[in-house]
Amino acid sequence: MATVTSKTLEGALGAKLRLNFGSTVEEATDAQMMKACALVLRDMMAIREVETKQMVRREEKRQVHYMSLEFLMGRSLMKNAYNLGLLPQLRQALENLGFRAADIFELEPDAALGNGGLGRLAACYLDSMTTLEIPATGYSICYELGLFRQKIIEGQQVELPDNWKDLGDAWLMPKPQETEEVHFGGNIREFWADGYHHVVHENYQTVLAIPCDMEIAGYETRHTNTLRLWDAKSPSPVDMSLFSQGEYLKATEAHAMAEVIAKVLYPEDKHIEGKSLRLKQQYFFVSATVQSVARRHLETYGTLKNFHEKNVFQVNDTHPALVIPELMRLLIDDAGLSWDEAWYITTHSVAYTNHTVLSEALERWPQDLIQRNLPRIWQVLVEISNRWQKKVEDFYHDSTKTEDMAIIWGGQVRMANLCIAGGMAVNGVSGLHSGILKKDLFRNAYGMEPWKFQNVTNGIDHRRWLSEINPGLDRLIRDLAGGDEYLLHPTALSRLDDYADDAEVLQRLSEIKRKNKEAFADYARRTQDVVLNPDAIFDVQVKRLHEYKRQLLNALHIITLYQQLQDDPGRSMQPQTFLFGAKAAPGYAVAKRIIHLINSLADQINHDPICKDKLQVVFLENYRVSLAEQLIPASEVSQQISTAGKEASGTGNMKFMMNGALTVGTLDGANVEMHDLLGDENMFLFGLHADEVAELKARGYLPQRLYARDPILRRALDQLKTGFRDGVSYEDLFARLVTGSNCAADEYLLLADFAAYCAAEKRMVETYANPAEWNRMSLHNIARSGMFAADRAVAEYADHIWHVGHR
Ligand code: CRA
Repeated sequence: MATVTSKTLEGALGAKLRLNFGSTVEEATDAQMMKACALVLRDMMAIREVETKQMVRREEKRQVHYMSLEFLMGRSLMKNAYNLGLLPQLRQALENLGFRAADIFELEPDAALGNGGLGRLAACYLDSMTTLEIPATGYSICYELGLFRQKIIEGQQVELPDNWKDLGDAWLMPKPQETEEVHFGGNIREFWADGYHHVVHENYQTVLAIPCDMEIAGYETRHTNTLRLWDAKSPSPVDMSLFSQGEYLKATEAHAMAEVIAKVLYPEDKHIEGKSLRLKQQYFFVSATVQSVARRHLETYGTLKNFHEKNVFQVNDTHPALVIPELMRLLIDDAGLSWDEAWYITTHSVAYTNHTVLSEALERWPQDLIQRNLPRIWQVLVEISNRWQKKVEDFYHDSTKTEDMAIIWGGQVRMANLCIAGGMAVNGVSGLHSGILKKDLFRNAYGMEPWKFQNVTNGIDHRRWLSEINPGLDRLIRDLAGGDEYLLHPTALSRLDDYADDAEVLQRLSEIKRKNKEAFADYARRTQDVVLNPDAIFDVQVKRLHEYKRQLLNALHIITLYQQLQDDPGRSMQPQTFLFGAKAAPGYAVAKRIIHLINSLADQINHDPICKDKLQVVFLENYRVSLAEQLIPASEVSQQISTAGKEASGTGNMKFMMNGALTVGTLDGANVEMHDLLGDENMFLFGLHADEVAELKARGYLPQRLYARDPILRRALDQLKTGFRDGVSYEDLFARLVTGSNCAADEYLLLADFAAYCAAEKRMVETYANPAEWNRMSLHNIARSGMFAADRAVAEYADHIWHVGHR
């Protein structure tokens, strides 16, 4: 293909504006221009996608189907231009046409079709699967509303709808000709005829699944994959037969039931609600996906008997677990295979990734909900469950193990056990987490089928999370570590280690950070109306708000710093700015209280003259991918302080490390691997280890004793009761930590780790006083972060789970 210059792009953009908006370049608004850019890039990717599909079919390659209820894509314009190698040309073209490129990029809404880590991981893996030239498709729902927008009003979170499609739909290509039908409700009729057992599903309601495809460009390859987002539509505007009978409401109800399926992303990060709409979402996207994959397979091979040789479904947590009974249903009812043939194919096509050990997040569906909404799937589940239970009994002869491993038990369907039974592989997302799965959560399943259990430590798209968002650092790396080699070979970053004693390099590194801090301060002033002090340490905790992540521990430490300053207002100290960003699930009351507390604390500190140029606390509103992209390059301290054993991996931790922030953290999730690479000397580790947490809990943990014994801790905790200048008391949070309220006190051991945390923060501040030392540590962090590239993680999935080749 001829090289694309800024001139070519100018021409293409002008044509798009004319054809799609009837507008000249001069008349076009920024929004129209943003859409025109998306459409021009989409055209290029569409051509490549067709070529890729033809190649996959011709070479009969095995395909990966990455199924996830969440893909937290964020913005795509800059990313696609980057991967297509067109970012400089696009910038130039926009400027030449009289637009500000930065404004156009900023205008794009985030596609927030995910809650947090799990959804962002799926997005990073799409990039790597494509760059590694793996034939892969992502599957999810085309939610009309993504994760809510957060407003902070009087210190509290308010949720607003996220209408991302207004502009974001420019990336979507509807393919109505590939619509699938999904059936809900009704009844099953079984009969014998012609010597066969027939199963007929009747009186069901149909929902149409219409694919809206988003193209995924790889880096330095023509290979192009797709993210297929299913939109839900009713087969007819209103059911005319009912309508004519005067049953107007019934007709519109069925219509509404269909279209509500793709309305909104569930905003719970780690809590299952057990709502029937959520179950419908799960089956809707699973059934549409399985049918469409099987249809294409049949077109190519004329049989489903080799399905498992050519396809693998990776299920991102248990949300798509119904892929197992759905594939069984299709192979048996539609393709006429025997149970055993179908089971062999299914158990060689599905692989399961677990993302959490928190019991409130382990999916269990009430059986009557499945019976009512998915009667045929229910029958298949019962058969799978019975056979699995027999296998377990024959292996262990132990009724407690039978109960523990059961798929259907006590009126509930346990989705994790279903995935273990019906899958060929089970993996956790960090070494520690995968170990806990084997030793604890799934120990009996591991005892029976140890070969299924694996680990794949998470990774991030380093082209986005370093090269694209931190151009200053990207330049330094190119200068020192072999040009752009690291973009495809992230371990090339390790060459930076050679410059640990090079004063000039360390100086450059600190100048890059300083510039990024100033740029972020500028951004924060424009978008959040806060004035940040770039001379202060930027100490950052951004992630979903959850008690186990312990934002409250961070707040308690800040309260202590503030109290010390009150005791000695003249005290000279290294200025510190604490930045928080977090969304709370709308129904998670404690999380919302913690957000309120942080805002009350910020209000107090930022209004107290003794804190001026010393202490600052900022709660950033509406934390999301595009805000993270601005903030992470400017961050100096990364707070990764979860209770050990609770954070499966974390991926924010990797993004900060890669951008040279130093970690204050516990030995949890992938922090353990970070520590293996960095040693004690390059991070600020503190707190109980996972096994110590378990021991302490087993022994009987008494936070009241710590409260009584440690005056500094007691004073910080008492401040929760008193509150701050806004007059709000946080006695409820105090009770949760000290006395317990409807639960054991301090479930996440904040008090147990408090003193160690304060000490780690102190070490951090002392180190900061020695810039050469700090910059050297920062350099080592960047140098050793190559292991956390998603390319490495995806290659491990490809080699050990999917058994597909890659670049
Ligand atoms: N919240 C884990 O908690 C992990 C990501 C991606 C999570 C994180 O520690 O990094 O998954 N788990 O593996 C989850 O969503 C349902 O479980 C997360 O995003």
